Amino acid sequence: METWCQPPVPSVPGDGRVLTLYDTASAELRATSPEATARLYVCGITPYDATHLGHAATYVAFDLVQRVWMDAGHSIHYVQNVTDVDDPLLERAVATGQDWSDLARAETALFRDDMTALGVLPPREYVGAVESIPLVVDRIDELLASGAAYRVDKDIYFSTAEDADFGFVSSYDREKMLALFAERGGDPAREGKRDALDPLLWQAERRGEPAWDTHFGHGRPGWHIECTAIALHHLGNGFDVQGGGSDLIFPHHEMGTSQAHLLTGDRPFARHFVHAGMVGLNGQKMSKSKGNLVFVSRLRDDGHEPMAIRLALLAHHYRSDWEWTDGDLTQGEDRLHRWTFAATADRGPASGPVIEAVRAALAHDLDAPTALAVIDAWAERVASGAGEDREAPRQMAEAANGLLGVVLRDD
Ligand code: 5CA
Ligand code: ZN
Repeated sequence: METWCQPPVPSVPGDGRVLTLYDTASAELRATSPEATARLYVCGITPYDATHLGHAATYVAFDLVQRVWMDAGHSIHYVQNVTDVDDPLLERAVATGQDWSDLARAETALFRDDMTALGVLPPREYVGAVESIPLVVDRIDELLASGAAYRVDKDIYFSTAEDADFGFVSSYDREKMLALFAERGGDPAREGKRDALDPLLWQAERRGEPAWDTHFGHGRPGWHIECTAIALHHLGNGFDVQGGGSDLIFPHHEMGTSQAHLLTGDRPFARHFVHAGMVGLNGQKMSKSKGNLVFVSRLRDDGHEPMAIRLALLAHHYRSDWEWTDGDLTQGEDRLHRWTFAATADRGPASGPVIEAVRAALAHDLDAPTALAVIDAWAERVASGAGEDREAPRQMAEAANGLLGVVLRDD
C-alpha cells in the first residue's frame, strides 16, 4: 500500500540517549537495545471510521519512539498494517450500503492525510491485510503441518494449548482472557474448538462477504495472523518493539506472539511490547463501535492547527488513560502560540540545557508532559526578556521539531 509523506526531521545538537520503555510482557521499564537499524511494528487501523483522537494519540506515541532512536543515531525500519478486511469493516459497509473496499480505501486515505498533518513519521512498509493473504496462507500451512492449527468445519483455528508460554504478553488470568476474547472479536462459544480461547486463522466464506480462493477453500484471514505474518515477513522475529493501544494486549498481541513462537520455534516475537493508554470521551473509551468519537479531520476542517492537536496529545503521558475535553485543544493552541512566539524571538536563554532536559524526559519512557513543561519554562523566560543567545530560538525550534515533531512556524 502507498504510505504517506516523510516530514523532515532536523538533527538536534548534542548526543541522543538510550530509550527506556515500559514492556508489558515483563511489566518493567527496560532499555531498548536496537542495532544500527531499529525495527518497529505498530498495529494499524481498521479503516471504517478514521482517525479519532485515540488513534492519533497512539500513533504520536510511537512517532516519539522513532524520534528518540533517530536522535541516538539509529535508522528505523517501521512497518504498519491496515486491517482492510475484518468483521467491523464489513458490518459498517453493509450498514451504510457502501462497497467494503471503497470504504477501506477512503478511510485509509483520510488516515494518511491526518498522519501527514500531524507530522507523524510514516512506516517504510504500509501493508494491507488483503494484499498479505498469500503470506497468511503460507503461515497457516505451517501451523497446520506442525499441529498448531486445526479445522472446525471449513474454518481453521489456532491451538493456543500448543504454546507452553501462552499468556507471555498479558499475564492475564483465564477468566479475564475469556471476557476480553468475547469482547474483542473472539468466539469462545464456538462448538468444536479445542479451547474456548483459540482464535480463527481462516474463516470460510460467509454469504455476501468477500472471500479469496485458496487451497483451504474460499474464505478470508483471521485478524491476529495478519499482523504475525506481516511482521515476520518484513521485520523477522525478535524485532525491537511491537506497539499499539492497551486494548491490543489481549487477545491481539498475545495471539500474535504465540503464533510467532510456534512458527519460528524462537522467542520473543518482539523484545518490547509497548502499549498506549486509552483516550476516552464522556466517560467511555473513544471507540468506533461506541461512536463517541472526535475526529482529527473534523478538528482540522474546523480550522484547528494540526500542531495544536499534536501538542494537546503530547500533554498526556502515553501510558495513561485520559479523557479528551475541549480544554485540551485550547491548552494546545495556547502552548503553540507561546512556543511560536519564543522560537521566533531574536534572542533568548541558552538552548543547550533545555534540549538536554527534553532528551532526558523522552528517553525515560517517553515522558512528553515533562518535555513540554521544560520548553514552557524556557518560552516563559524568553517572553520575560531573559537571555542574550541569538541562536537559541532557532535551536529550540529545531529541537521541538526533531524530538517532539512540533513544527513552529513564523508565518
Ligand atoms: N487494526 C487493528 C490493529 S491490527 C485495530 O485495532 N485497529 S483500530 O482502528 O481499532 O485501532 C488502531 C490503533 O488505535 C490500535 O493500536 C488501537 O489500540 C488504537 N486505539 C483505538 N482506540 C483507541 C483509543 N480510544 N485510545 C487510544 N488508542 C486507541
Ligand atoms: Zn495488529
